[in-house]
Amino acid sequence: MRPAVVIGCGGGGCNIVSRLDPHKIRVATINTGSSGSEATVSLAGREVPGCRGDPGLGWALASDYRKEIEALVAGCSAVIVVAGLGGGTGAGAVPIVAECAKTHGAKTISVVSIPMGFEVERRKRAFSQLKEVLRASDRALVMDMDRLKDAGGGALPIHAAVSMTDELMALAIARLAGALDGPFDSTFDERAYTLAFARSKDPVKAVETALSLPLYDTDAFHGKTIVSPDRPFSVADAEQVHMLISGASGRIPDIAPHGSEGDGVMLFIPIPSHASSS
Ligand SMILES: Nc1nc2c(ncn2[C@@H]2O[C@H](COP(=O)(O)OP(=O)(O)OP(=O)(O)O)[C@@H](O)[C@H]2O)c(=O)[nH]1
Ligand SMILES: [Mg+2]
Repeated sequence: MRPAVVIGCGGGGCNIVSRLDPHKIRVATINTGSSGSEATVSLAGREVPGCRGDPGLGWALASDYRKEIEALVAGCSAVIVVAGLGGGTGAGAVPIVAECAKTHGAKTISVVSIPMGFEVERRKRAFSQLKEVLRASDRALVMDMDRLKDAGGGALPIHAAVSMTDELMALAIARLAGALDGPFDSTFDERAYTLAFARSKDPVKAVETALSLPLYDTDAFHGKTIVSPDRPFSVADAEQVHMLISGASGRIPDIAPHGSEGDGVMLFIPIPSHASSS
């Protein structure tokens, strides 16, 4: 099995991947501006102070660094590319990373977030960037940060929502990377997914809670949900989880334990193409 690499793009993407354990998965970053000087691929050195929300500029700068990006993905079977959509560098770099991956015969799994509702213009831009991301990727995981305002039963301060996004996306990336060792394409047999996550000592309760808060507008009756608990379910719990999810979606889920300590359960819920391209 050829190795995989996770590439964080832009400010948000770099922050998210900084939470990953580099001993478990190879991590690289692409960024502009002063914080870009610490990135694996620093676009335009310090000459360009970020793309100020212009994805065309992000795309053009990343295009100039194709050789460096290709060096990151060479020899990999999969590239997990991570960005907060709505800005310039991250959203602009994702399609270039995907093209470089394709050139080297690697699949691209994009993991992206949609800005919160108060970022009105960025949010609008993010939805149109999402179409491009979906087109360029073999699989995509999309998380709408606006949905977090319903998490925890009330208004979440912005900084807490950003940090929760970072945490959830990092947890999801670790799971996706782990799944690459198995039959990834048949487990994740849809193109676009969102995630839902909850922790509870009672794993069935965790699934129930997660099901009530998918982090994108999705149709419960579309496709197969993948359930990824930290620890394997008991036979009785697995049966209840099957019933819960097939009751909600009409499809029996795949259960793919992540094999880590903790009482978290993550759900990967398919997004129908009409919902992800709206
Ligand atoms: N999860 C997470 N999201 C972030 C973070 N910072 C920004 N975002 C989100 O990502 C979107 C894009 O912001 P950045 O990642 O800073 O933008 P960029 O890709 O660096 O692009 P430019 O700075 O315009 O060149 C924002 O609108 C936020 O919704 C972060 O630290 N964590
Ligand atoms: Mg930036």
